[in-house]
Amino acid sequence: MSETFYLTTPIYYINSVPHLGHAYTTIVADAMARYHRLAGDRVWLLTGTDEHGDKIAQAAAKAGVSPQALADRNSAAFREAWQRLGTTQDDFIRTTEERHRRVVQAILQKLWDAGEIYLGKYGGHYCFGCERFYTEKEIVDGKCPDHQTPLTFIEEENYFFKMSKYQSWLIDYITARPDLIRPERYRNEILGFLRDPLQDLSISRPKHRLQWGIPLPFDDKYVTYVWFDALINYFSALDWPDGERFKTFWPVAQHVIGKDILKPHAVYWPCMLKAAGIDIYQHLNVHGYWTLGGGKMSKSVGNVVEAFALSDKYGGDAFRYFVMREMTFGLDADFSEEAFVGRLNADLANDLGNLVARATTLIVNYQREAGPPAAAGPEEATIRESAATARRAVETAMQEFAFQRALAALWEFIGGINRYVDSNQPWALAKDPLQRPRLDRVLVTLADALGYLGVMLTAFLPDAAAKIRVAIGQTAAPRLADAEIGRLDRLPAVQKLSGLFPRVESKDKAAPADQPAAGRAASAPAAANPAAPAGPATIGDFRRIDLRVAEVIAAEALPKSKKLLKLTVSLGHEQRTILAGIAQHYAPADLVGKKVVVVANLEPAKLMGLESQGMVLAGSTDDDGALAVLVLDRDLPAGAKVR
Ligand code: ME8
Repeated sequence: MSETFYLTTPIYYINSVPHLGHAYTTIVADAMARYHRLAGDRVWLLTGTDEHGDKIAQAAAKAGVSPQALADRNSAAFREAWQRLGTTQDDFIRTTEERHRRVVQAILQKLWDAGEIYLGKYGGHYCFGCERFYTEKEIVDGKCPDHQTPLTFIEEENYFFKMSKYQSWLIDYITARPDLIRPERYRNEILGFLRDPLQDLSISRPKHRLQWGIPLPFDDKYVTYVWFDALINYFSALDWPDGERFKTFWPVAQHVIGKDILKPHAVYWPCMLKAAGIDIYQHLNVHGYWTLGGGKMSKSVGNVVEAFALSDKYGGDAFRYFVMREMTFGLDADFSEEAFVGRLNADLANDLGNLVARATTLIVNYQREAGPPAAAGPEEATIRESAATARRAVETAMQEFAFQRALAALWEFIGGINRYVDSNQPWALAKDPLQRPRLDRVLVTLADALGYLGVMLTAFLPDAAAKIRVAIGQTAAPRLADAEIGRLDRLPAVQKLSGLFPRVESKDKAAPADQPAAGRAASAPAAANPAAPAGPATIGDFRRIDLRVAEVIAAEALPKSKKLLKLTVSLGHEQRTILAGIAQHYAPADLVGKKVVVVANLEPAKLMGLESQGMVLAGSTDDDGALAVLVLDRDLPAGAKVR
């Protein structure tokens, strides 16, 4: 049954050039939209640029151009970036467009008429980088916690949205909907934040300080605060209130954002919608940060990865694969070119590329005109099953934005097909004329598996998937409903396809595009696929592991488990539950207050019905021997990186 699906990315600030963080969000949104299109859903994917505010006005003044001229130029850089990455948004909204301004002013007027906005005085510590005031609690050493720059004290008369009155409504709303904000850690963070009184939201800036914004319709001495302006893009682009698109897509709205903008999306935005009498979005999907050597990457911090150069160097599909496979959606991940090349070689060149080269070569070399294949046997039944299992796993993972799990499930399937080739040895079957029908069955199964991958990989590796489909003669548009093994009974016309993902020999030496995949020859007997290149760990391998200092806040024994303790730990800005297999070595009370070291970017695991969100490091002699949890030699704050 086809559904309707509406997804938005944040609209990006145009004072920065597009970088890896922006690329990640846009790529996952694109993969999600492609997946829904594959399923036959009616899809709308929106991205755009956020163009008002102090930063643009300042940068334009510095460059000696008008803010609009700068906005046009910088917004185009984002549009070009997405063209370069081949993402498939249906619309690109700019907050300087008339269609947007009109809706922002209409919403402001509506709230003003309803008495939801009032004029008041406000004094506070302001960060020009973030374009927001910080509360005393948030300020770190007198500085902006994000930019580490000094804050400016500003006092002025402003208009306020009566957000405080929605606090208990919002708590109830979030509490009643476990998957409104996901993954769960961000929902918990917001419910934690809402335990303190919610303030009203200043939604204006006086024009004498800032000109570059949408004027308030009821007082033109003020312009609209950027966040109030920006959030409204999500439905100004749908032509609120009477547009067909609004009616079709708003009821199923989902947003994808990074954790840096959780609060505006999880607190301001639902309150604004509620006050305006507009339905709340269905899901807010929140991902973590890409870091470089442990630090957040952003223009203001200065260490931007040139994502697009890497995408050009290694190919767009390889880049998409790496970012979606490497980052557990919701957690932080560290970027390194070594890790990228490692995955490219192991997963794409070896597992997938070699399979495609091997299978197409075997089919082309051994196919013949007549004769029905032997009946499918138990091994084919296993393949059919594993295809169905992977498809279901992808479906569940995609419902939860767990891209890494979707890809892991497909790679399980790919591993199974590689083992199927190894165990059936088509090159040996070909030597025995009596085995001909069996050989045909193996070849048909391989063609079937490629057809399945040509569909299932579409959302993740669109170019490679299209090449696979062409190689096995599929010309129709791919459909998820066709991703099934066992329907094919004769061989299609197949072309050899090698070099789908050329191996990269070292970090700086990209293989030329026409070099065929290295490794075993496609038709020769071969050992099972290596899972990853063997050899010593590199510094890149190590950096992929996010080790953090964690303070144990609570610890309790689990009645049903002899080994596990349930720990609640603080990583500074967030709390986690970790199940640690240390119950035979520590009493819960021994651990509370200790600072330990945890692996913070492990994929969460379910143990005894509970989710463990990390791993505590400990040394031990052997499995049952003495065990000692790692603690610090000197005090460090919870959340500090261990490297
Ligand atoms: O916040 N890792 O725009 P922005 C992962 N205009 N994702 C990252 C990232 C990183 N290191 N850095 C940026 C704004 N992102 C507002 C949004 S929406 C109504 C207004 C991604 O240009 C991530 O999606 O600062 C993050 O939320 C977004 O870029 C912030 O983009």
